Amino acid sequence: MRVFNFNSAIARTPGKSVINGLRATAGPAPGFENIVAEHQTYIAALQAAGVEVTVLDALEQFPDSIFVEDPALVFSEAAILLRPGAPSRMAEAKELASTLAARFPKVLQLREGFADGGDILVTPDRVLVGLSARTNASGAADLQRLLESIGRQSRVVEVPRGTLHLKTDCSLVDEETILATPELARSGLLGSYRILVVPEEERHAANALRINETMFIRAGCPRTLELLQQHGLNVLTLPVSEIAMIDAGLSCMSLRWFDGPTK
Ligand code: CIR
Repeated sequence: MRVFNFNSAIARTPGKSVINGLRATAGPAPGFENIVAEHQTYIAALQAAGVEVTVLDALEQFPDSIFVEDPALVFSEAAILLRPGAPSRMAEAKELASTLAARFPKVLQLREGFADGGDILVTPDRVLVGLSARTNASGAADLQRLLESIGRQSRVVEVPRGTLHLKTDCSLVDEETILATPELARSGLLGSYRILVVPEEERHAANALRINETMFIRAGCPRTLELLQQHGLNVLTLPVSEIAMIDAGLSCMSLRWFDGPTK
């Protein structure tokens, strides 16, 4: 079983409030119907890649709740309810609790500090936990303790300043390879992984998603597409220009895991 083999996912229907999702800088607001269209295309792509997707009902009171990756972390053997670092998102974890309890043998709960799923990159040998404006040292330490309790090694890394999440700047490509922004690649934080560096003008393409035999990347990044195809990948481009207006990308719209024996 490879770390990017998934057969199950959870997503959440966007509520009308999604257009008021958090954003670091002012700019044009996304259109609700456009976000719905991007979300539907994304779900269909997951399904076509072999994933059964549970789509939860919209939560109008939480504009960012379609980004289900942030309030939880899931593995075949357990789920972890996190404590998102943005106050408006904290209660999103509770909204996922019963769904996770029905699907995972064990549901653990972060108790201290803050941690967002967007700051967590799962690789074959360890889980990288990024420190950012959303994940602090005590949240990372508590998460490391929970990960250890399910037999997972982890390492804490500093997310480059001004970057929302660790996975804003990188994604797993295969067992040995990570796609990263030039800045993260230069930082040395990714240790001994082979790094494919996205061109500076396509830096948003660093948030990509490997699902089984397909690498999803955002549309409009021809050089990154070529880079990944040269690496031998089957690449699918997906539109995310609307959700990008509220600082989101491809990884954040689902929680993914392999349901079943992993050996
Ligand atoms: C937020 O700022 O929390 C949302 N507007 C975007 C979250 C994106 N999450 C992710 O990439 N994991």
